[in-house]
Amino acid sequence: MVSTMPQTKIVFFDLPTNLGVPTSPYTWRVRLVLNYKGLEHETRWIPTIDIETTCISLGIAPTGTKPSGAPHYTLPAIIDSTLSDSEPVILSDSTPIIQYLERQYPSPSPLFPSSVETIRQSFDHLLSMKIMAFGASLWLMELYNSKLPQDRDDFRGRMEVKLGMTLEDARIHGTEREHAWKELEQKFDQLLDLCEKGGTGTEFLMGQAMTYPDIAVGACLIFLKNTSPEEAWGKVVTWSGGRWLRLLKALEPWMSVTDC
Ligand SMILES: N[C@@H](CCC(=O)N[C@@H](CS)C(=O)NCC(=O)O)C(=O)O
Repeated sequence: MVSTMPQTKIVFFDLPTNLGVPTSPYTWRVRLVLNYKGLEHETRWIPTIDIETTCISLGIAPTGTKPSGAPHYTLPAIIDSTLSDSEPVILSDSTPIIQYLERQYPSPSPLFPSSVETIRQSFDHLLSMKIMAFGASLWLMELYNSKLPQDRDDFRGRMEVKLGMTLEDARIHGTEREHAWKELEQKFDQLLDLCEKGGTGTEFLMGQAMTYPDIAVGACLIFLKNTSPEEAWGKVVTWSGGRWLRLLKALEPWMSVTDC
């Protein structure tokens, strides 16, 4: 890791998986940023079924509301106690966390230059709704299998209520499945068109250095690679002329996992 690493005291909360590697596309965003900025941190691994009690006990805010109306607690979260003369900064939700880290520790280069801000809304919509939400039906079983045994019933229960059917029944097969993968490939191409309007000539999507789109797409690529190494990742590496594989390789220096 870089020698100019600031002496930070950051606790980063992530979810353990059954695969021995973290997979959450939201926690990976934060990890990539912490590592890119060279910020020293300790990772605390919280099984999904313990997120709520952990967050409540530490004063970490919920990020949404459950269908029942109760608060919904999610990871990532961070507690930054670097400044000893002030209260620790306690944050949840990947975007506010990344924005805080960018404000507090701006080097080595801007994550949100104006070119990124211009496309950010369209980019977020395409990535979260058209790619990750749309693709969920393709990798739901793989996601279930990646969960810790103690987290599986909870995941299955919540997903099946949401889907109105079992995970097994929600899985699409045959030509329907192949069409869905094709559609996803086109959405990834759209993502590339959006980011590389001017062409960058580097492995990063929008310029000479890593910016927010690289982090957000990179975290999804890591999720797909770890969760569905054969089917999903086997396809993604062939898309856009190998563009996504090259992006992930460019992010490798910031993919190390502490305390795993
Ligand atoms: N908007 C949140 C979403 C985070 C999120 O959904 N995290 C999932 C893991 S990928 C989670 O903690 N789920 C726990 C639960 O739903 O109980 C963010 O960007 O951080």
